[in-house]
Amino acid sequence: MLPQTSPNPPPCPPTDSQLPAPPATSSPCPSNYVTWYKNCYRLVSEPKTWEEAEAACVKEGGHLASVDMSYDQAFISGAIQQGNTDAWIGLRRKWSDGWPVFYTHWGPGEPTNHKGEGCNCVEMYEDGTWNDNNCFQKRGFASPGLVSDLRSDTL
Ligand SMILES: [Ca+2]
Repeated sequence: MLPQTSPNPPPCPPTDSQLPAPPATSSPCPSNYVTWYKNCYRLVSEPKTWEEAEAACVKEGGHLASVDMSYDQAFISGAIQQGNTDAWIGLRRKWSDGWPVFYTHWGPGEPTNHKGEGCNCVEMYEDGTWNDNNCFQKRGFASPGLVSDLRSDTL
């Protein structure tokens, strides 16, 4: 009698569960921050260039906000809409915090990669869509963990 072998199902493709989890913050968020997936966020209204905004975040031990999934997108876009401002996010070809780019929310026709838009840093419009723009434009920015230069319209 021949051994009966059943064909194995094909291996499952990699799933999101195999992606590294974001680093957890062990301390609770400072006051006036909002906790979102173990990160603390504020929307900073003071206009800065992308580099200045990133530097301000690094000074406080973080990076410009990265949008790693639709939950982040919904949360950050909601806050930007409340703040009535366009805001830099941490994308400049790659996320400044090192995350791989596997989620995007470009507006229609974006990214345009216009030569006039310089090094193509990414801002989020009030409607939540993304636009690559000149890095030397000054925008508010969505920042995890920034303490200074804040106004009341925070996340
Ligand atoms: Ca653009």
